[in-house]
Amino acid sequence: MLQGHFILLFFVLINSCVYCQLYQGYAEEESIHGNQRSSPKGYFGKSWRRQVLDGDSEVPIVTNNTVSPTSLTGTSSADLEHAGKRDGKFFSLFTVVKFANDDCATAANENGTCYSAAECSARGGVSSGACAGGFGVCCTFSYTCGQTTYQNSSYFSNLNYPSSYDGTGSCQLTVNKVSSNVCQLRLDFFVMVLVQPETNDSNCNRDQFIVTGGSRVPAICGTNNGQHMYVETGLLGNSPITLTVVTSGTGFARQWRIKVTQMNCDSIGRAPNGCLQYYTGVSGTIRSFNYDGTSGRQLSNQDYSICIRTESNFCSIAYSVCTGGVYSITGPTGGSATAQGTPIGALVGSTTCNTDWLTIPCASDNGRAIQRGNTVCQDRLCGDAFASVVQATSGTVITSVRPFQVTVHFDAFEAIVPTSVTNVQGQFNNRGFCLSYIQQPCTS
Ligand SMILES: [Ca+2]
Repeated sequence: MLQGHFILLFFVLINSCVYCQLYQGYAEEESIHGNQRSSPKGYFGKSWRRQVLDGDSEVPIVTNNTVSPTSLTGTSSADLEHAGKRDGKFFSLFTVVKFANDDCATAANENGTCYSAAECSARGGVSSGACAGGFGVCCTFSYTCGQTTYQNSSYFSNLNYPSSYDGTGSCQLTVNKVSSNVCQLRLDFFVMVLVQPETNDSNCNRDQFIVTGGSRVPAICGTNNGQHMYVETGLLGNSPITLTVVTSGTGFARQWRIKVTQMNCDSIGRAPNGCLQYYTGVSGTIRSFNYDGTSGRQLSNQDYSICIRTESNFCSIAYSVCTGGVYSITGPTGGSATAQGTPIGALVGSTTCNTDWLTIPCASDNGRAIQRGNTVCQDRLCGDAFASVVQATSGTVITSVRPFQVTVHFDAFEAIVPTSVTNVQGQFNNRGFCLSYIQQPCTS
């Protein structure tokens, strides 16, 4: 009896020891940023080594025959490897669960990456919720001022987020590519509340969000919750991209939380070149930065393109002012600092639209190059009503030019223009635009 207990205790100690070393060995051996670490000595001094590649995680568990392959959500039975098959009889009580480092949703409904708990901790992440059938944790990587990220997916927040920040400073996140195959960053502004532009020319002269090191990105300010941007990182070299939030002055509660996703060159979610914003789906809504139908002002110094993926079997696209929204690119005339002037309606063409305008290639009011009234389609639209023809009210604008794209040009000025001045559109109290789009089926 005593002998039986001794034998049992002996096996428990051995297996505990193996468990520790297997688990510790796993953490030690994992590939971090591509730098493989040396292998430790295993049980009884025997050297053993397993290689865990980026993109997969492994978790050793005590099986006791209670873990069934079918209990793992999204994990095939082939992913369960009995270590004993490789490493001898002492490992026979352990199973290694292997799972991919896929995207996952955290308890706070943010996007994370599925890692083992040890891996998440070793990489400096925060675990929130379970994934991989409970064998992994949904891991997020949050950064704030002065830090550097090497992660596929990161969050960049103000100091002490979710508390706000009120002060003068320059808060930077350095984003290093995780591999040479990264071509773009996608920035999702979950929260982005900065000081509004100044009231004369709507320039961002106090606060700015700036991107450097990649493709040209317009500086923005004000409120941009829910907006996004794509930044080209360039194929050559691994120079980092820097995200900077400049804040100037006190008396305003800034807050930001930006998701930074690295996009591989061959990713299906990658935006076409030259697209600052990229939308998919048959229908959707596009808005100018700092859009707010009642109080937000159109930002000056904006030059960028919004692209919409052409969905299968759709050949044209129709735009209209979104329900309850506004469209105010230029105008009105004759206003003052305290009173709105006379609305100018929809204006078209490069002669008239020469300060701020949208470019929608061959925009028409009937989906054909020749519009109603026998005028040709227009590329350049402005005014304070949205239409492809000169009229007082907004209408539907259709184009069949693909790829579907809306290019924004807002100059550096917003000024009150007297009604006596012709051929210069008023630029005062403009709100920018909110447009709904719906793709139109091919008809031939
Ligand atoms: Ca302007």
